Amino acid sequence: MDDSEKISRLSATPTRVSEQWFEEPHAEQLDHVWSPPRGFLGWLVTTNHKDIGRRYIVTAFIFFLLAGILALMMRIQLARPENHFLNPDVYNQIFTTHGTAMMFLFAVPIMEGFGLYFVPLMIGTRNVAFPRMNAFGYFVYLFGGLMLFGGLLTNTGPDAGWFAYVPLSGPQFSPGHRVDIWADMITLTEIPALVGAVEIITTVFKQRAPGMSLNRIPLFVWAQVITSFMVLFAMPSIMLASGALAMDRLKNVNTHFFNVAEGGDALLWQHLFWFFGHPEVYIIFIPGTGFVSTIVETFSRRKMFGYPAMVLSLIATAFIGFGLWVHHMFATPLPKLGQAFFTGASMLIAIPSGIQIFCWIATLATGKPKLKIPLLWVLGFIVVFVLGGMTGIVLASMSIDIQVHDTFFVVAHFHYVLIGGAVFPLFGALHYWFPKWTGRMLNRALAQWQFWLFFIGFNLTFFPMHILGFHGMTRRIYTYLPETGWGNLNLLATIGAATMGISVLLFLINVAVSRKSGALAGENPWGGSTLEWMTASPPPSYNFLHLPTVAGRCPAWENTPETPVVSGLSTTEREVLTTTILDAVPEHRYEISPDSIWPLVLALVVGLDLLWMIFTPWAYPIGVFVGLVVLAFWFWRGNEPGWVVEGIMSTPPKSKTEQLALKTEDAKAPSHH
Ligand code: HEM
Ligand SMILES: [Cu+2]
Repeated sequence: MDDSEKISRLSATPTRVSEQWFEEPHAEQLDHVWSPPRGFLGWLVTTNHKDIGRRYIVTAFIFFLLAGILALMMRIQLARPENHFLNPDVYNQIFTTHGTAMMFLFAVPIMEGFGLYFVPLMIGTRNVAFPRMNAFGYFVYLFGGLMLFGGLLTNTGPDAGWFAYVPLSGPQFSPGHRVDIWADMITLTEIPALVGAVEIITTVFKQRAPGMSLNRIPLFVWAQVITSFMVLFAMPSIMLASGALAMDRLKNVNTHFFNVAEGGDALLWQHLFWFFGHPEVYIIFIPGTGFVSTIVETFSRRKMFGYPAMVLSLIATAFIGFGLWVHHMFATPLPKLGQAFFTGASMLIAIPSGIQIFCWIATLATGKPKLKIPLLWVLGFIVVFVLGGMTGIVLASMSIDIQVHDTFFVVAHFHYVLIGGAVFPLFGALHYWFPKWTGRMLNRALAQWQFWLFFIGFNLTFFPMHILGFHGMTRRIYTYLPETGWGNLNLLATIGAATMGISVLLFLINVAVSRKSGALAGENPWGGSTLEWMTASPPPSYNFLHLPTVAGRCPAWENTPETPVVSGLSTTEREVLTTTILDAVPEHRYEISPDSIWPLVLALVVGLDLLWMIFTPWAYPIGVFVGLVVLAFWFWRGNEPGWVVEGIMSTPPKSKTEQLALKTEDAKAPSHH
């Protein structure tokens, strides 16, 4: 396709609804409509959920590698007493950047990336509800990540810890711009988190395949929806906190939100931070459960045991997760009765997690499990996460917590939970869906080496930290004296970290080799049960030739050649089908916006403006004005040539039967396994 063709295609006048009523979809035609322009331009303007989702996953993985390199540097420094590999100032910047990057740039975005890629496929639609906003979110996120690492490289890396407690992070004790970088990066990463949450909630509630009532939504999708609701409540809290901190720090503004001398409140920071920070753990872990459920179901070859209990446990986790934040503040002067309440609530949350673990084990025990690589990671997850959960219960007890507060016991605990709850399921997911993305399988032998090196390396690194914590080694110290006797366990931890490094390297090699020359995968190599396996690998731009309907929870196992498919959607415009919230009954056709350059432009405005705001409050009104101008272009309707063409909603239906025809026809038989 040459450029003039590209433009004429994109500027074509929309065809009237009635003209393409029963037009049979053709792969080439659909691809023409749903693909972004080719080449670099396409990269800038694409709004396809698979492009955006893949981008999030790759970018977040790169940040994982960078933050992992920082972790290795810390481990080298701590390997021996009185080591001089890093000086204390650099060590502070490195542990803060490591923690911040792992939480804000890796764990949350990579989970959302999976959601943005797979949710539309799993619910049987062609794109997310607001594709341009989706593209915008990614670019803002990228800007935030570059800002954090740019800061570190220019000796302006944040150094007040990943939770940036005041007064340390305030203007008095953290002059310079290090903490400003942190505060603004928070906003730049939480905007995309909110964007992704809105995308996922709207898409799932309005665009499910006909027949996919709430009780047939795949557990992966439930996990993504529930996480998205948590994001909606948690992220504003940290954005508020970091915004207030930035204003406290900004010359000529000098608010006193956290300045005790002027009537501010230092503990307010901790409340706002942890009201976000505790749910954050579940925002990372719940999508992980979505991976686990998918993998367990596929390799047990049976439907998930206790589906309603699983969904309700996830919802309960989300609710209770907002009632625990004070357990991060046991060392502050809060009333004892109040603290006891949070001890109780913290222990309570083990119940829904326990229910899920029992459901997974029951599914495995009553199915015919095949120990493929993704399942291996799930088993690793169960072992590691249960250990982390147990030290969590230990820490929820206030009297013990006060003893080990700010020691390496805590560092051990949260790495067991975070790496166990997120990284293990994530590697399982990467192995599981690699064939869907690339059409090829990963090498099994390499993958096995990778798993065992990671599992052993992980426990070598973090198990000794429990003991070090009990022996009094506090976190965030750049070195220690030989007389402490901590040297050997620290050396062991460093050897473990290096082993994990080798394991990740093997994964990178496996990906690099297999994506070109791995065994061909076909549509559904593992025999998965969900809709993404009912289309080609990699999926075409339009996802499905005929949008599917479902009659149960496992369509790839249940659908037959007689199962109806959706027809009557436009084959010349980007149209999707909207359905009702509860029962997914077809409602009307919805035309979504075409690709556009404006999301990228707006993201640049937002990013640069937040950077500028470190220096002057004037950046705020000016940024709002420029942003509004850009938004005017974004929403401009009209048939300008080029990639900016109108996106409108089709006129509301006169009656359902008139607007939409759902007819049974000989769809291409989905393959069965
Ligand atoms: C992959 C191997 C990893 C290693 C070897 C590692 C190592 C470490 C070490 C040694 C510290 C403590 C530094 C200190 O207190 O002096 C630390 C802190 C931290 N890590 Fe990791 N880490 C790893 C992965 C992760 C992951 C995957 C996450 C999150 C998803 C994470 C989140 C954090 C956080 C939040 C902190 C606290 C930073 C702070 O005190 O401000 N880490 N890590
Ligand atoms: Cu917590």
